[in-house]
Amino acid sequence: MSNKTDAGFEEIRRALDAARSICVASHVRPDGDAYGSCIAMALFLRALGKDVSVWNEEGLTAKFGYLPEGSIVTKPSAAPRDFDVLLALDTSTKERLGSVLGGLGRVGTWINVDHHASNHRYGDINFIGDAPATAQIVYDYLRFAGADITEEMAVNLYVGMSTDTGSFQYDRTSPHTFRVAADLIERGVNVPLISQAMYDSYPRRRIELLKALLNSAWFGCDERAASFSLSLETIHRLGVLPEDCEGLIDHLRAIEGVQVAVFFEELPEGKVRVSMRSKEPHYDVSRICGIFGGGGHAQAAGARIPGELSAVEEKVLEVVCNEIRKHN
Ligand SMILES: [Mn+2]
Repeated sequence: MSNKTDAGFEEIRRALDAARSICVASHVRPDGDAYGSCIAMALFLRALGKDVSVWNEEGLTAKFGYLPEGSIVTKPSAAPRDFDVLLALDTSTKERLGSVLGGLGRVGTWINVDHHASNHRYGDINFIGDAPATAQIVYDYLRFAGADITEEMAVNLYVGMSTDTGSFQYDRTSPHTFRVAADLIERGVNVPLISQAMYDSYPRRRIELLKALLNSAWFGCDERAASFSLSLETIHRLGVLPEDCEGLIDHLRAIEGVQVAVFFEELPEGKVRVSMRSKEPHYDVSRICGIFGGGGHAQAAGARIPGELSAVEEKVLEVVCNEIRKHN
């Protein structure tokens, strides 16, 4: 399913087989797909006898403490380390690896495996698959490589697939996705238990945050666009952690008639993190975010935009509304 300029699994296998030391890494603000893909792949590589490190800028966040073997994930080392292979998963640009880059010394081969169409193909070997989650590509790779997919690996892959598909709802959730999920369940995933850990275990702090956001919700272009914004002031007042914000935008998208939902989050470094979701593929939010230097998928994308919160809101919502009006 990779395009012509991309490698196949065979090329990835040759590079991994030849490597002794491998760093598996993923993006800043890690989600279930980032962690699940990295942990499952690392467990496989470790079983092959490789010297494996799993790095993320944030280490393992408390929210994902339920992931089996999650403690394999660490923050990057302070002093640069050399690796035969850097395997980036679910990461559309090199920069999105964040502080991982500072922990890298000499890297023999960069392998880039992802499912974001906007991926910059920064690897020596690139595999950008048409899949709803990187975890699904990792599963396909593990089957290709003849891996013994253990229960721990299965749970991690299931979490990656469930979270990135919005519980098997979003675009690109295919028959293959359900077949993979079924196989993972047969390998030991306890669906009610893991679903509770994923979706029914939020701290109360997150609900206080949601209350504040909904109080500030904005609706425009005949209520087909909706947004809310999180200021640094609210972040400090409620003690919000970055992980609290994941998924809140779905409350806007869930409103009848809303076609495009936007979440603005003020960052300390004078930038605004913008997340965008659309209900139908013809509102391509990755294109809108691309105008502002970001990217992602047609129905889920984001950007980091320099500027004041209110100025960024105004600029972005104007583009969103123009896009919506085009499809009248
Ligand atoms: Mn993903």
